[in-house]
Amino acid sequence: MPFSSLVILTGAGISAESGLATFRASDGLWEQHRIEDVATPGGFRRDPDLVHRFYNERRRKLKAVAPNAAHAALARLEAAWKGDFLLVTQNVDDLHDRAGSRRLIHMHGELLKARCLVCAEVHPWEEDLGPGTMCPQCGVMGRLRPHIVWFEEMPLEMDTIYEALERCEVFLSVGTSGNVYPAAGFVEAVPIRSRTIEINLEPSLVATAFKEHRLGPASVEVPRIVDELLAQGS
Ligand code: BJW
Repeated sequence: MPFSSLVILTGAGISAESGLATFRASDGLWEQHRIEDVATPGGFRRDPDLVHRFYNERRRKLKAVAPNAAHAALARLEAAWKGDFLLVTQNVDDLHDRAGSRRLIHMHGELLKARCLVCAEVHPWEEDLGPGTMCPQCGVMGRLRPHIVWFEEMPLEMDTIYEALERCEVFLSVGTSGNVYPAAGFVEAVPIRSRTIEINLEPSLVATAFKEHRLGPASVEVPRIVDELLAQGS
């Protein structure tokens, strides 16, 4: 049986059951912070200390959590899938990486990387960042920023993502609210005949663009759909 070409998009909901806050829940990250203060280039220019504190706290928290059954199921799917496969995550955590996913794009950047605004080098980064942090490459102090895609910035590896979407036969979206573009528009970029499936606790803002819906926690629904996809090859 031929295996289909598969693209999977994940959002904060897939990491919620690992203990990481989502953005738009009532106790989410945007309830405690104004987006324009911590997730825009202008916010970083105005108050780099505040932005560093926001990401330092999340970097520390990340070390205390682990991948859940949904991350593990997607890594199992990748290992067994014989067709084209691409996992695109909006998440900046490393839980897909730790679960074993490899054909993976972090389109909104990575919490465990820092980028130098002077020499543009991207460094693996596990510790706190601050105005006194020096770039290991060029030695300039205070010009490292989190390697995160903020609003008004271009998400990463968009050409590769759209190439995969154009030939995609199965598109699966997990745990994303459909508020943020371009990710929210990916379901509209796949061929009209493609199978499109949304997994979420509740319908997302773009739910009507999907042909199939599975309402429930990712830790239950993702292993279930992975078993189905591996049984069917599509
Ligand atoms: C569960 C669950 C469980 C919970 N099981 N489910 C109009 C049209 C088109 C575009 C725009 C527009 N106006 C503005 C734009 C552009 C803008 C945008 O989209 N704005 C919107 C607010 C309208 N986008 C951008 O600026 C992007 N860049 C861009 O467009 O470049 C082109 C350009 C360049 C120059 C000028 C103009 C355009 C960049 C977007 C960057 C997003 N960055 C963030 C923060 C940084 C990362 C970080 O700090 O972590 O990325 S925002 C934040 O939202 C984060 C997330 O990746 C992203 C998506 O959130 P997500 O994952 O969907 O989380 P939630 O909390 O919203 O939803 C969680 C879901 O899970 C919920 O549905 C729950 O139900 C569910 N759930 N538990 C299953 N157990």
